[in-house]
Amino acid sequence: MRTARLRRGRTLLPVVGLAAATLGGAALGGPAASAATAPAVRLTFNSSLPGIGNAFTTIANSGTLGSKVKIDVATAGGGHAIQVQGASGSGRAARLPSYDGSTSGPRAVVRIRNSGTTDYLSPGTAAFTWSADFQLDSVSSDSTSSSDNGDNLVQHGLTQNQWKLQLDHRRAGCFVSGSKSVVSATTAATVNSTSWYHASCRRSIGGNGAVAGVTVVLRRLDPATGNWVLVESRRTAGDPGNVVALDAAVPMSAGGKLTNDGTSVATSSDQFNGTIDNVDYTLG
Ligand SMILES: [Ca+2]
Ligand SMILES: [Ca+2]
Repeated sequence: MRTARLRRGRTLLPVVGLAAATLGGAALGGPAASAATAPAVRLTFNSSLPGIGNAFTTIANSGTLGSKVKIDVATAGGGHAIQVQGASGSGRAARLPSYDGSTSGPRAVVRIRNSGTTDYLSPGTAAFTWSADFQLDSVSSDSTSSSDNGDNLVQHGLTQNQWKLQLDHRRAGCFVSGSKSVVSATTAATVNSTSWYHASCRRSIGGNGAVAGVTVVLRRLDPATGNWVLVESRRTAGDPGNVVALDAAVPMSAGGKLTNDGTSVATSSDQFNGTIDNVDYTLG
């Protein structure tokens, strides 16, 4: 923990300049990482997997944390994560289970855990960005099911001390819950089931004339040009405070919710139903 805080402390200094640089990187294409700050966690689903059409259970981290985090797939109800072809230019991607609102329905959630006792996945008071590319099925939730009434794309923590990117009601929503408050930003635009999208969230910090806040940016891949076109950017001012998990066992997840101890898919899974790629978590 002490090491992680020192790392975060160093990232605080250039945060205002990096904010613009990070968003500028996204403007050049959803999958493109910012040149200014490399992701700590990055999942490309491109290699070390058993091939198109096959289920995979582990994946390497392409981000700067390397093996400081370990990544596998938590499943329930016979669900699998299947390697599939991704968007043009993005290599392979991960297909997650189709919608099933029953409590025993198939679930598969990519799980990113600290390899040791140091928590690298809690941003604390630092600025950070988290994002993913995705294609969401036409049916992905209902209003009554308690086991899949949403679509969570990237997440860390279940309630308090949480950051997440979700697609509930087909709108991209970014939520940060910390020691002070919950700050969220959600698009008015909805996503269809035929396009690839890139959604990113950024928690920026205040000071030196800047106002703290949370920003959601949604882009859609234009298959004719290969460009990621801005759909909507929305920002909410506010400071959620210190965002630190209960302990280092709390997992980061992609494609749904996990229990706080990281051992299994949560009962209310909010399973993302569709295909995901380029899951990033970037500090600073
Ligand atoms: Ca990929
Ligand atoms: Ca769902």
